[in-house]
Amino acid sequence: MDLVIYLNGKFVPEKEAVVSVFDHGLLYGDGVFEGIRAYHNRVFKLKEHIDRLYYSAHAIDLKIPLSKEEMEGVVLETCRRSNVRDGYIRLVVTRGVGDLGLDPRKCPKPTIFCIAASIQLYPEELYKKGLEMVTVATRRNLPEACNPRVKSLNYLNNVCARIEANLAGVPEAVMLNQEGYVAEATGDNIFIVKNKVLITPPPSAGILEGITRNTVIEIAGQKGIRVVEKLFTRYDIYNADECFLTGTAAEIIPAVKLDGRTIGDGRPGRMTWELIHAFRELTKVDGPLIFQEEGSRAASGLG
Ligand code: PXG
Repeated sequence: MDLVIYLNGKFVPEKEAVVSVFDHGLLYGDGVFEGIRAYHNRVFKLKEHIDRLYYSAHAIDLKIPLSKEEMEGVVLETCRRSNVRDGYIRLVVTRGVGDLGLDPRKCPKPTIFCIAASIQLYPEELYKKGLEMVTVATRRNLPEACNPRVKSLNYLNNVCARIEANLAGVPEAVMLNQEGYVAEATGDNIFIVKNKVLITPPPSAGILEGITRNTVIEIAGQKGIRVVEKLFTRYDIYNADECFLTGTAAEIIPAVKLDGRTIGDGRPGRMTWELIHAFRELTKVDGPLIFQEEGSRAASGLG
């Protein structure tokens, strides 16, 4: 089925969903975005994604001409029009069309689009076996330059790191910050488990504050697991009991090797499994419904 895309206030067929070559999102990576998941007819953590989109936009002084409520409506309606109940949603706001200079004042109107599509997950086998990673030479961007907390369209830093992982023949890369502390993977946050304590770098390490990351911290808290946000180095990963990555696309994926060193016993750990299980349960109940099913209509008194 052809997808129906939201583009600047209209829903158009995929083939008509095109943006200008003068769009500063394309010319300069000047824009922000969100990758969001739909599970079981609900948009998971929709409010959190919309909030982050607006924080990112504010940080680059980009005014989004829609209210947050309207933007939530755009996401839900895009899912409906493409008949997506389980899938991956990409919501993008660029500076818009301007001239060939980089000055954003020449871009009067942001470009907004939303795509709801299916998702190609990592094979289930990788969740069972865990993935291998290498530390790459490409460092995470300096917060004072291109702040990693902004989910911007500037992904060249991450793409370069991914190229290094590809060349090394492994699926993921660990990126360090400018001080040499572990920051995150190319499109995922990182956690280690040591002596039953869950440890992850703080946002000030120069990372994207992932929504999956925050969800895992929340779930761990509910389960009485101690969570510590602190800086650590590769040494701590080599000698961790468990390690996993978190992201909207990857969810929670175990990592079992870094730079050829086996992490823990080389298999996904017990706490990782416990968190994966709890996360999957949460995806069944969190977020607004896409289609108002009969049962929920009756329950909400709308039927
Ligand atoms: N760090 C970075 C640098 C990311 O881009 C995450 C962490 C995880 O954040 P969430 O909120 O999703 O838990 C991301 C988001 C890809 C891809 O193709 C990944 C992201 C974005 C776009 C594409 O792997 N991850």
